[in-house]
Amino acid sequence: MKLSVSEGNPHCIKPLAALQVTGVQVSVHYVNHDERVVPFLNRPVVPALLLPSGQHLFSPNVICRYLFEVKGQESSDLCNQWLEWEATSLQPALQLALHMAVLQGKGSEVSKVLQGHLNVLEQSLSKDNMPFLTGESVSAADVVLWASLYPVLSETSLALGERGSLKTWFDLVAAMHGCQSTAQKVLQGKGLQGMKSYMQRQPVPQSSQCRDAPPCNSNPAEIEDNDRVVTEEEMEAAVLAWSRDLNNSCDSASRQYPILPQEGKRNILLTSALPYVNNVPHLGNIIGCVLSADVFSRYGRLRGWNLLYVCGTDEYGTATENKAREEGLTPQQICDKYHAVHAAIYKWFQIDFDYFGRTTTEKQTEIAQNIFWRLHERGFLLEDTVEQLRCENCQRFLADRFVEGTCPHCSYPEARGDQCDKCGRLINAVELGEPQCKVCKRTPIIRSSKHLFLDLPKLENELEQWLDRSFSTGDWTANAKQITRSWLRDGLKPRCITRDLQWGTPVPHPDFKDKVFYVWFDAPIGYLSITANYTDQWEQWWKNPQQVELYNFMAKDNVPFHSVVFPCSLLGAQDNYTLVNHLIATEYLNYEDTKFSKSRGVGVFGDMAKDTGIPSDVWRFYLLYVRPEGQDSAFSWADMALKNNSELLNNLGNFINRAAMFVTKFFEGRVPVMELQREDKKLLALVGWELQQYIQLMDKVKIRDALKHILNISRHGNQYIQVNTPWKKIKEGDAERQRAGTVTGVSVNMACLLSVMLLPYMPTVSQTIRDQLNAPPSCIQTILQGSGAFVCVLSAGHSIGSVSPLFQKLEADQIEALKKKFGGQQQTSPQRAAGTPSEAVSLPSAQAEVAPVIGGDPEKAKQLTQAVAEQGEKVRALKAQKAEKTVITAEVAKLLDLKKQLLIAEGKKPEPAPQKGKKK
Ligand code: B3M
Ligand code: ZN
Repeated sequence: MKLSVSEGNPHCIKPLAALQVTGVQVSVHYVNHDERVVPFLNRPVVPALLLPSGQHLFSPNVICRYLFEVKGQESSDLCNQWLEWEATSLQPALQLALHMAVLQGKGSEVSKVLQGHLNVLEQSLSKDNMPFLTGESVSAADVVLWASLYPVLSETSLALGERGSLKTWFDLVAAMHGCQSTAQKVLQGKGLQGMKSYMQRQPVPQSSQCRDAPPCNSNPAEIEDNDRVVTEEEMEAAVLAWSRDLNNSCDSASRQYPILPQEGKRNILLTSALPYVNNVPHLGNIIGCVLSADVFSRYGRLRGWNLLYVCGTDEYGTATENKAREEGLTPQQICDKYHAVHAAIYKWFQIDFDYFGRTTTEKQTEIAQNIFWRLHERGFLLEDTVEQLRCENCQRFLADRFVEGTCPHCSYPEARGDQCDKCGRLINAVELGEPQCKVCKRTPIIRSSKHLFLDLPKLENELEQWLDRSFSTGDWTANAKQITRSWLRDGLKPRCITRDLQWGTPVPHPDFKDKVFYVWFDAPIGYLSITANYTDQWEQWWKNPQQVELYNFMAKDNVPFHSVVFPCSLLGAQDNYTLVNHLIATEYLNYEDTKFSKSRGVGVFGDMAKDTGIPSDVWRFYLLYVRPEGQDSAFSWADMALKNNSELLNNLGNFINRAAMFVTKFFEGRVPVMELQREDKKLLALVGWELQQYIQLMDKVKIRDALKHILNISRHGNQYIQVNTPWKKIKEGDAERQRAGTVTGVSVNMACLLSVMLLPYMPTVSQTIRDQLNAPPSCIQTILQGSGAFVCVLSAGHSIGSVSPLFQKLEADQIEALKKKFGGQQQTSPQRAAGTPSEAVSLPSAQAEVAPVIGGDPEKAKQLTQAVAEQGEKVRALKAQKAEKTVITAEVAKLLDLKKQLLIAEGKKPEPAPQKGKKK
């Protein structure tokens, strides 16, 4: 490993000290301040650690933590908390302090800036009477905090005051393995002055960012915005925009059937992953696909794009057959029943599909078979014989998850057909010892059967070329690119596209009469057939890559099928198909501090949301506010109540309601005459800026980030009203009354703009606001050209309608009750076991192998059982996605550890881990 540092850069003291303390072997290189060590960053960043894998770490605290980990010391929560505090709270203050001391000669004032932080440390160190911040031994937190404080604490001239425990700790760390001399070396023995040339290159720190407490939940948009300076030019431009005319001509609200691509327009074909029909979707499913795509399609229409949004239920496969068996219905009846359930849920969530179809249609058979024959004719299908387990009693081939037996690797007796839950290895079902059919418990036989494979290696080159183009011209989320790359990295293998089942699209080839297409070959073709059921002219969308842009929305576990397998089917069919241009994949949404549980009914499922009494718009708002965009996120009842009460009620609703009420109460319901002053112009510019950010983010499908800019506008508005007090001025002289009028007029126009920006997120609230304001239909053209101009739509004299509050408070007891109700275990109805029934199989209990011991904690065991189940699913999903080996290994390790904890909580003694054998 190689660590790059530079002289005079105080951040480099941290990793150098960490090297001393941990003794990890790393070669240290001194580089210039402006050397670009990390190739993909467009600014020079040191310290930077080059890892053996070729990746870089370039955040000093992360480097330190990593070095401790290499030494075998994982960071505790407490350690991480200190590291966070250092980065978010202490650092900003330190930057300011150093700036004052080194560059401004104001060393005497440093004490004021830092005393709060130093007192926090002093208290903490003296309270527990421990030598180090996290206990008896030195941790990354000690090294990081010591190193960041070294420049100021070692400078006696700053007179920072006496703090006994802090001093003892500081000296203790300084004396460890030469930390002090390392630090002196970085400062070139010149103390603070050694940093001068480095400090001169740094931006001037903002005093407003120095808080004593770590800023919680602050988002970058808010911070940036508070410090934004509006230029004269921006103000002028904002005033010009304000008085523009929105022409009334274009009525983008009406949609004419059928929507088809149009010359000269941006033609967008939008899909969201087709939900499996055999279950009720939970909130995570809803935000992952249909809701996200809905927001984008509503936005796209506001933007004037010509857009078609199709979706439908994914109805074929083993899962449906099993569900039918479970419920005593035919597969067709199951599909009919659950298709209606899905449609009703999405209707309640106001998902505005142009067409919501299903995969079990004649068009599906026609198009899938056509693609199949084209692949066949062009030599992209291979034949191979596969050995499979078949239960003669049930008269069917057993899907991997429907067979159990002894693991060939570790001899665990309850391994499943695809994986062993004990040792975590993947298994080929025919290798299981003493296999058993999960349904009837009889012994299946091995039967070999011929199958067809899509020859992915043969298509790999063409796929890669196309991917290169799509990646560089389209908007793919980072996870989508990463998952796709990791599939390609290992080289593609042929994939079986046929199955021995009844419920599926029949394979038309005479040699494969009794087989159907595998769901993942068949389902994406559903996008085409669903469109074909919407219009006969479906090929104008699907065989028209020149004119059409395709957006696919999905959760990340669906990525490889949309970026690799399905595109290969279409490329191989050679029929000028439209391939995905923008692949938008979400991460996972958790439920409270656990996961939505497919098997245990933990969490809120689509059909229950309406029973909570919370309006659909509020559900949408909150789900979009926590949309797992870029990282996993969590649904939390308490947070939902908080966001409803703070953002919707106090911020957004309050502003809109006040603005409109002022018009009603003080100006007889007519928008008053506005005479813009400097302050108003500045506000117009700020609002315009937020609007532009919103548009830029929405264009890139950053739905969650864009929402924050809507809330920023109403925050500006509330502040504006608060400062200008129109309710007082209206009672004063003429000039004040005029001022009250201007403020009211500007505010009510902001309310109108907000209603438009909100439309994709909260369609009903958006309409309600526009009704209350009696806003002209042309107002929704604000976003039309993407110019982001804040226009005065409600001009002086415009009469508004009747005004009423938009949101209701969510009370704590109400939320408590809901949380209890949906917490888990309450829902065991099989209908709600989302996912395939195979995912609902009970987890193997490791009881056979353990001897009971005294003790145990049933409550904890319950939680752990669930955690084990969820972790097991995570591992399976990662494997299915072909995630990186190291990632999988780490998750398997977590799984095994959870299982161990579970055994302990159940009062049993865990067995030693099985020997690692060679994987077949
Ligand atoms: N039904 C999987 C899922 O809902 C699958 C998607 C098909 S998209 C063509 O996660
Ligand atoms: Zn059986």
